[in-house]
Amino acid sequence: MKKSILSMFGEKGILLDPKAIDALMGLSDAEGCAERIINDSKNRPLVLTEEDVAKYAGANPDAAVKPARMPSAHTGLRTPSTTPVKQHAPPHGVKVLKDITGNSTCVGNVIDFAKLFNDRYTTLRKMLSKRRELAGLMPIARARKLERDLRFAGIVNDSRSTKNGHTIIEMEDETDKVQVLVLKGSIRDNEAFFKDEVLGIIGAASKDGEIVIAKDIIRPDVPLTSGMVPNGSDSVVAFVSDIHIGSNTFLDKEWARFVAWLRKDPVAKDIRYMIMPGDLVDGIGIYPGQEDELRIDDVYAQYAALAEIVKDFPDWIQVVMMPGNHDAVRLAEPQPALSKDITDLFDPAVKFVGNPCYMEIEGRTILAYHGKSIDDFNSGARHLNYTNPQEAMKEMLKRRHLAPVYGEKTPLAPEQKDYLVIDIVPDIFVTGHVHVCKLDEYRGIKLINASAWQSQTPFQRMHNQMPDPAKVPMVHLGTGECWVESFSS
Ligand code: D5M
Ligand code: FE
Ligand code: ZN
Repeated sequence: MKKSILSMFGEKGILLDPKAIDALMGLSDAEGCAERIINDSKNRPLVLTEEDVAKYAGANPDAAVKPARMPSAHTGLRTPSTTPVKQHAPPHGVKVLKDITGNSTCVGNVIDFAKLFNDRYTTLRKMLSKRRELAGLMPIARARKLERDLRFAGIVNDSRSTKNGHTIIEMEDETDKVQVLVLKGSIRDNEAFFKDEVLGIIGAASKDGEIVIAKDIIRPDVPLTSGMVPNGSDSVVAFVSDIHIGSNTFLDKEWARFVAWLRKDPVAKDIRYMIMPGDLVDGIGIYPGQEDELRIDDVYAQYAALAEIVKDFPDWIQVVMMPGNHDAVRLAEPQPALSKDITDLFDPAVKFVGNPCYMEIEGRTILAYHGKSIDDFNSGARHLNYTNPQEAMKEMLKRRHLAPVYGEKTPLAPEQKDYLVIDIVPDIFVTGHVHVCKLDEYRGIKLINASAWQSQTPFQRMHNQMPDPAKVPMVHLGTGECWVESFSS
């Protein structure tokens, strides 16, 4: 009976709190009550709670409310109401190491990108200058006068292929500009040069100093580390991305299954932190024709629905929410945390951070970034695609930059400091945006793409993108073990 009642709700796209399901199943007239709720399309709330069920149960004078059922098979059930004493010490908390929230310097309508690119160049040049191969790095104006073994760092203005299959990169620093010729087959395969990335060049100049022939190209990259050395923490962090509440492709049944699991499964009692890397809601007016794909067409109501379903989480989980390109905050990156009129809708325990954000949790550094720039990485390099976003994430780490390309799909804000430079090497690097679930590792850093809670949209079908939704990647903060829990049908 439970299954058929749940599928009645599912068909109508009605969200149910797990406690509401329990309350409903405890009624002698569960089916009748469900029907009353479903038929009351005008008054019923966005997400059905236990209290709502009681209200609708009361509407039928014959329905007697049985005492709440105690789960017998799950004696270890840990809900706020049944287990006030927790097994663990209180969480150490989430410390934001860096994000743009409250630090934005973009004022009025003065749009000046010079400071942003200067800061990017200076920071990345400093990293490059520490590379052994680039010892003796010189400004371009001086370097190009040398004939051989010249070394410089510059920002890429443009790159193009010649008809013979060579590549010409136009580079610049504060002193000069130069053309760098990369001969076909001379550098590693899978090499893509992105506009506005910072490179170190080792090469030899032509006689007139007009062209530098590259011998090697050096990127800042992250140092090789031994990964997450066990630190004694017994906490697990779960990553839940791209919920897209409000979309008619939101996976409510899978979500309900996830929440029920959170409240019952012994593994879930170790989840002390849940990070949500953006696209919390579907938003409105994000793309043409979106109104036809919305179940909730008011953005505040979308956040209210999210606030409601997050209340169902066990209270030992610290939730951290970050915006993405569907959320109600400026689109240009770095994005600040959601504004107070929205955060006020949520339980005060929910923590709101910007995109990107560096956090420290129980001795581990986590870099969370929604991942919009994966669109630019994928269109700029032949070996990158929507099935394997972890490869684009590696390219970000090599470049020590989350979104190097300016003027394509990722809008950037003219901040005076470049918050998209990866100047802190994380233990865990998480993105969302592409709606697949991937775990990988690069130079000791755990890489995660954190799935989604939306089935394939018409846009994704058109672009042949196959999502892998309703998965929750997890990392044990003590041991570094990574795994995925699946709630897909
Ligand atoms: O992004 C959902 C999916 O759509 C994700 O795989 C990225 C892809 N996407 C989004 N924008 C673009 C553009 N401009 N080109 C190609 N692919 C794109 P979401 O942010 O949830 O809408
Ligand atoms: Fe998304
Ligand atoms: Zn997105």
